[in-house]
Amino acid sequence: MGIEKTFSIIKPNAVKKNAIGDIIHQFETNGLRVAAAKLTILSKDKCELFYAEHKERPFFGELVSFMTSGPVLLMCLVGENAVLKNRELMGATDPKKAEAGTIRAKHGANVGENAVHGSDSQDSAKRELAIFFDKHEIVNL
Ligand code: 3AN
Repeated sequence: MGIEKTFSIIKPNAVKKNAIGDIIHQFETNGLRVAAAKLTILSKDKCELFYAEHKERPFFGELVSFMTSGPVLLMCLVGENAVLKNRELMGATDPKKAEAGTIRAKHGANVGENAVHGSDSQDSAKRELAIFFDKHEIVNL
């Protein structure tokens, strides 16, 4: 609780469909602020490190291949209860099961191409932010 940081990725399918602005609008109108942002194409190595906990899952290869297939927007979001707030705004992992109005319901194509990533805990947020951002790249708002 309190003011938290969380890590967000706008995934290649959402960048491709020009939905960056719409997704950031959802964050900004719901109490989250962008404290760092980087538009980049992930390297296979960093992507595998980021998703290390899913290494044994059958979809790991497909996941890494999709996530490195085009530009992504990496962000640090800051706000009250940011980890949970971001998860609520994203909706369920499978866009078909995501509540209407959530980012995944609106912009997700399927369980893999589901438009956004968001940290699932404050510990994950710290680990994930440290992979992609130097401390000085995250501004104090
Ligand atoms: P979440 O991102 O909602 O925390 P996880 O942790 O279950 O969901 O999934 C991690 C990542 O793996 C997500 N980015 C999701 O797109 C992908 N993923 C989950 N299940 C599948 C699947 N059956 N096929 C392809 N990708 C999947």
